[in-house]
Amino acid sequence: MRTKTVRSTALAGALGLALFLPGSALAQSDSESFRTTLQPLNNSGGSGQAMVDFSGDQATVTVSYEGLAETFQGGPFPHAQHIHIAGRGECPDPSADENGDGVVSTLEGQPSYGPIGTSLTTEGDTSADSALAVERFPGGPSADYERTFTLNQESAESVRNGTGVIVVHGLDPTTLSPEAQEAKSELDPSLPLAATAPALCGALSGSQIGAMPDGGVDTGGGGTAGTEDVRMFAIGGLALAGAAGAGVLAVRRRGEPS
Ligand SMILES: [Cu+2]
Repeated sequence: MRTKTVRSTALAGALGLALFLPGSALAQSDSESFRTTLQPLNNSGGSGQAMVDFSGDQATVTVSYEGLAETFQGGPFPHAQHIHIAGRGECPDPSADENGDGVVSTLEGQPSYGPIGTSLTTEGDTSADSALAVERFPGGPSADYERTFTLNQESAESVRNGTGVIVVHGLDPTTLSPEAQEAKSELDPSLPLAATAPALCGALSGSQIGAMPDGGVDTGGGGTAGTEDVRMFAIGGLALAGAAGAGVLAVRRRGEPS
């Protein structure tokens, strides 16, 4: 009898809690967020930030940067940008320059950040097939990119397990050694090395929001007793949610550093 009473109280509490939660807090229960600060590679002089927010099977990717090469062959300099995956989840240091031309090329950096998993295009295909679809990438010295799309499974797994790396490509050729200025891109020999070499890099790391943040729920009641009640109701709510609750826990586990 006593058990039943407690359960029904928890149920009422969970329902009440749901009503009290603002919309954003409810949405966070199945969302995950990963972000990084973009650091310059190859002395590009640029800087920026990037973010990957999952909501259900959709991912919203934002990339903002400034200070990159401005023009290329008379037009805005196209800056290809990708989520590189399944490498060491790192950005290369200058020692990755194997041929000693002073530039860490896209392939020389690959042991650190891995191959391309997703092309962060402005429209259309986002697979590795669009790696150099220069007309569908942001161009010019700065950009604020945002796109929501279904991230392919390999990329989503890499982002969640800590091996997702955002790389923005394209160097001002005049900053390179004469040798490197003459070199062709190993990705597309019709392009100069400078066009495809990495300019910004950042390894994504997660801030999981599967659980209720400490003291993050405003019940309007105030006081310690009220907070404890909310936590008890939250536990009841998780238990009642059954499969859904297990889902939340699974999401949190995936995101924890291993
Ligand atoms: Cu790339």
